[in-house]
Amino acid sequence: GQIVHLADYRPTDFVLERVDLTFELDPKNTKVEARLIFQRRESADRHAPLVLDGDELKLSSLLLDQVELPAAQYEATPDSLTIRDLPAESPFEICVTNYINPQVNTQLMGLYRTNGVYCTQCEAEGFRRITYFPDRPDVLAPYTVTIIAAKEGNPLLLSNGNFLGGGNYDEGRHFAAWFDPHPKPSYLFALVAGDLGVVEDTFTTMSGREVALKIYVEHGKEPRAAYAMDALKRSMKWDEERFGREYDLDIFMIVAVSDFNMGAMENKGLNVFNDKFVLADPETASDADYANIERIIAHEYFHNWTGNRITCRDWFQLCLKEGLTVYRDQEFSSDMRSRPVKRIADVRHLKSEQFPEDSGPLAHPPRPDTYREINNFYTTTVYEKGAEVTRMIATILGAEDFKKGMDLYFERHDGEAATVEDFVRSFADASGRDLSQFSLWYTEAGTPLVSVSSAYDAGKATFSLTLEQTTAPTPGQPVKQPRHIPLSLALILDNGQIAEPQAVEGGEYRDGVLHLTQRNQTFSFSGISSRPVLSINRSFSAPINLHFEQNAADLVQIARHETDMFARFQALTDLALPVLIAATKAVQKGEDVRTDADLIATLIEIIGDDALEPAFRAQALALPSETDIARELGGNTDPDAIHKARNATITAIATAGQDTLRRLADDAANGEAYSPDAGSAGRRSLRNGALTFLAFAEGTPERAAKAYAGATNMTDLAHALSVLTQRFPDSAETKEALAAFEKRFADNALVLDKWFSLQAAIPGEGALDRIKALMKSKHFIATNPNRVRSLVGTLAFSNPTGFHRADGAAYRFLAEQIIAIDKRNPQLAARILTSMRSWRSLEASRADHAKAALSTIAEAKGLSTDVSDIVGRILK
Ligand code: BAL
Ligand code: ZN
Repeated sequence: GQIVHLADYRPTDFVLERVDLTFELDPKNTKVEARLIFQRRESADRHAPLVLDGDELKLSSLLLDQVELPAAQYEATPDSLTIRDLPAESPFEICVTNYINPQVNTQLMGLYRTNGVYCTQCEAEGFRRITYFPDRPDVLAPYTVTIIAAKEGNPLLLSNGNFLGGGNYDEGRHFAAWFDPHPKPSYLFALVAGDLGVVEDTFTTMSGREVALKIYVEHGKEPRAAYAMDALKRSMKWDEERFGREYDLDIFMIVAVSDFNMGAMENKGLNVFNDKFVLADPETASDADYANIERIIAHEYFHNWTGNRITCRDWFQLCLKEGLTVYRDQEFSSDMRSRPVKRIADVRHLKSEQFPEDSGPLAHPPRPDTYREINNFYTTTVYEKGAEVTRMIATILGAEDFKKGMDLYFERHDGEAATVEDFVRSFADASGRDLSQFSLWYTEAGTPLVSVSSAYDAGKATFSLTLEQTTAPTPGQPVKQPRHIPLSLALILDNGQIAEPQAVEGGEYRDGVLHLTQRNQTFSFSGISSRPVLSINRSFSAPINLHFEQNAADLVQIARHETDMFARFQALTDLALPVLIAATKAVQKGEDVRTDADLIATLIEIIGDDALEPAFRAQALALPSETDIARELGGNTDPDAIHKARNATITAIATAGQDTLRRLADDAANGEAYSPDAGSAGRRSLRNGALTFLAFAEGTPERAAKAYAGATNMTDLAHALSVLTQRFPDSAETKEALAAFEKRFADNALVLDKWFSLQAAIPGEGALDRIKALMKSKHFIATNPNRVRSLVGTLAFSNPTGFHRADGAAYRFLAEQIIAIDKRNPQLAARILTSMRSWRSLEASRADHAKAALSTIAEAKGLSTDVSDIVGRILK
């Protein structure tokens, strides 16, 4: 793979006016005929050849305006087709015929087979594995698609757009034709054929059009698609109400498949989903599964406007559609569920995934300017940081101007392939605000560190706040410029009221938001009658690290009384992290772990406070994770010490808070019939959090075993099993529960994934042998991405002590696995390999082992561009 540069972007020489595809499906030998109408762009060179992309293709025939082209006029290789001497002025038709083999397509890019179903995945560059094509997102055209296939096994023949018609074709075969009037790039193409069950419904849009809704799943699984359908209808309604966006075809289809690299894909009118994010019922799906289904159904649907109607000019602009659409799905979930709890969960996720990416060798801006393999840029930075950047625009502009900016963006760019600059310009023009400095968030990588100091002058009734921002260098960006950082803040007075300053000097402060724009800046707030407690970066208004030596009493006050629930959660975290760090250091020195009394008292008070939302209390109870502690330590990480220290801290808190925890474990949500709504899920999460803590205080598996036996839904069942496996892996109760679980769910792939990942997450150096044994289990399927992620992915991403074994054996195992997986599925291999991105922050001997394992990968023969790009950057 060559390095691609944003600076090299230029439009195509030819405009694609229409696409007409005919597929004759066959598992091993599918015929693809593509009729493409092109016209040379006026500005293009009269002699420029037409160059089409391919990937592992073999040309079968090539016609120009229905006449076979002489061999001298073109050149076909597996990855390109170049045609010369094409008309200078008039439109012309190219007809390409080629044959592909879906059966052997294990990359799951292009046209492939999954459980007997034909299915496609084209983003980012999969369409070129189907036929020669200008496979880039700025080439938009309407598509007509005809699918011909054996009737047997393929009653369903689906593609994008509206159904035109179908019928018998020839002996044993039938056909269906689809027309998508909305010009789209090839990455949004989809085809599905096979024999599936369907759940049907309708949605009436705001202008009164009836849209047919269909969700296709394997026969027998239809009842498990009911929640997805409900989420779809709510998404459609919400996008009309909140963003004024109406659906634009007669039909919207979702197909659930079991082999899929990503979560889901927003193909126009025909979304294809990893079935993990469609199928749910109380017996087999957890509350987290339901929430993910709701979120991802919404996300893919929202792409219809942010991604499909307005798409990306080039792949550097990926965050234009992904960051914005994640922002939209976060807002949707916030409206459907609890806004503060959603914010807390999103920020936890951002800090545990994106912050490490942003501070390591894979750091890149949300809008990068080079790539070697675009598949490797479907990252948490493009998605989640992209969403944070969108959120900051909303914070800076305020709700009204943000809405005006969104409306202007839709109005200006509908039907276009746009850029991040177009997006930002819409907000600048709608609001009159200069967003040029703000745009650095898109082009610079790294998480800014904002250091805060404050002083209160009682005589002058003035509070002054000095802020300094720095961003560490990231690969390719040694020097960083100061950014525009919107910091929501409150000055909380003795009486709990939020101070209204008479005046603020030193920079912009409006509606509770301080605009930090310089490297060093001092703001002075006058008319502050008593020393205030500063609550800063409320709601996590900016994705930054904050350095502020705030005293424990102030943190306790925020944790107890802030009206911003995120700030309360953050204050608790700020109380807990130093305690956990001190505990880690104590473990390393062989000393006793001491747990701070303020932390214990505040935490127990909060989790026992029935006036607070249970889901919030559950978030408070779930202390910073081992990964959070490692990040806070910032280097020389010893995962075993962190694990021991965190467990000792939990034991101390749980022992002190036993009465409260028992009340929570016994009371909340008991006897409640299962419903996936946020309120019920929150009650379960608090009860289950209490169960986890009590296992530490009590030190025996009895309570968890009893919870397992009495569980009436997957949330409680899987949680009880996770307490058993995490805390008492060798107990008879755990072995019994695991065996019962396996037996009960032996024919449910998604639940078996849970069974695998629960075991792969068991801490300690025994993890590796356990995982090797599980890979020999009859249930292990190496070709199924979900299964591989549940075992190898869980070890690498979610089992710090198991993965970072001091002897490096798990790194060597990962290297072998990556090399093996890469041969089948490079995208999957590259994704799992990113688990090694923080290897340099490990203590020296582990880092040596990690480096050696990475070098083995780097030296392996025949690596994909995906893996070679990641390993190269990680080692650099
Ligand atoms: N476009 C890839 C899947 C998603 O982000 O929706
Ligand atoms: Zn997306």
